[in-house]
Amino acid sequence: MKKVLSGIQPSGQLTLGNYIGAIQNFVKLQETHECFFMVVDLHAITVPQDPADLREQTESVAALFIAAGIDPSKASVFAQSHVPAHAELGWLLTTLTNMGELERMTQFKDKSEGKDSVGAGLFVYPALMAADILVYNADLVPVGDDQKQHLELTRDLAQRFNSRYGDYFTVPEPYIPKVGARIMSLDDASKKMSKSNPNAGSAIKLLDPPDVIRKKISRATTDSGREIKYNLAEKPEVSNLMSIYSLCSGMSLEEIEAKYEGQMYGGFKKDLAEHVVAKLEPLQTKYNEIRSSGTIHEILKQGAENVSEIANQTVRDVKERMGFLMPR
Ligand code: ATP
Ligand code: LTN
Repeated sequence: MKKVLSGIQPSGQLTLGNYIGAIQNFVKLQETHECFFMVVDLHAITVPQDPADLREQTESVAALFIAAGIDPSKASVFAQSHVPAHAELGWLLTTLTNMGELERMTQFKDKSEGKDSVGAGLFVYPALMAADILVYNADLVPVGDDQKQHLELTRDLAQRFNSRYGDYFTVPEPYIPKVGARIMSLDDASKKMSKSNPNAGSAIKLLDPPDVIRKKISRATTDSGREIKYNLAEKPEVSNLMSIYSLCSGMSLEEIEAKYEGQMYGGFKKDLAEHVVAKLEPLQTKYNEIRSSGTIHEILKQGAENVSEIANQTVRDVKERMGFLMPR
């Protein structure tokens, strides 16, 4: 069975972008692949996190995985820091990574832009992500469009290791949705919707109450025109709302254009909000049940137990190939 791995940072409440770009594919792939889904807490601390918030968000992201339909009896769900082999392989791969490769990463450039001081962890972050993937020799990595560049580096590092130390790592492929790979901010269609954007109106959070969702969508930026048409170059805001509409309602973009022909934005936005509310309602109900049942700790513990042996074996093999003296 082919292996699938992905991770989401507990750096804030998850957004509709995380759900559409990544989690929906996790749920689909668990039926046909051996799956590893992680809450990547070691990645989240590459920018400052309040300790209490980090703990709460880690539990919350894991609960959202389950609420969205990931079945812990089919997929291993765990916290990255519960499997220390990730950090160890991360270091080994950091030593194979060039500064120039890291300097080119657009996520690093975006997150460090305008900051007086930038943590070194943010810079070497992609080598740790490569370790997450390679430690299980994953074949496929379901992510949104913004992670493509990190995946390219992971592939390069796998090939570099293989050519220096002999064939060992599987070179993984990205698995990016055709529609919804990049949901944009509601207030600025040139930026991706992101959970750590401080402007609350920019993102729909998966746990937003219905009235908050309605308000955010009614205030979403549009253009001064009045046509509901999908045209990314000329109507990026409306096109983004149409993508969300399509993904939440199951209607095609053409069907949406036809339905709203000759109508104004107000009615379209009202209907869109109801589709988003309906899509998120079952997930929110399930989330509340899981949080109050207190089962998340057990699920994470079991997940880490399932995967630790594979990860530890990879680190042993890699160290042996690199020339470390192995304990006897
Ligand atoms: P942060 O703002 O803290 O960097 P984020 O919202 O960008 O977080 P990540 O944890 O970095 O989220 O991403 C988790 C997954 O969700 C990744 O696979 C990423 O590609 C995907 N993703 C994030 N934002 C979007 C988006 N706007 N559209 C589609 N996919 C997205
Ligand atoms: N870098 C990713 C999160 C991430 C990840 C991974 C995704 C960390 N490790 C391994 C896929 C596979 C992000 O910022 N979204």
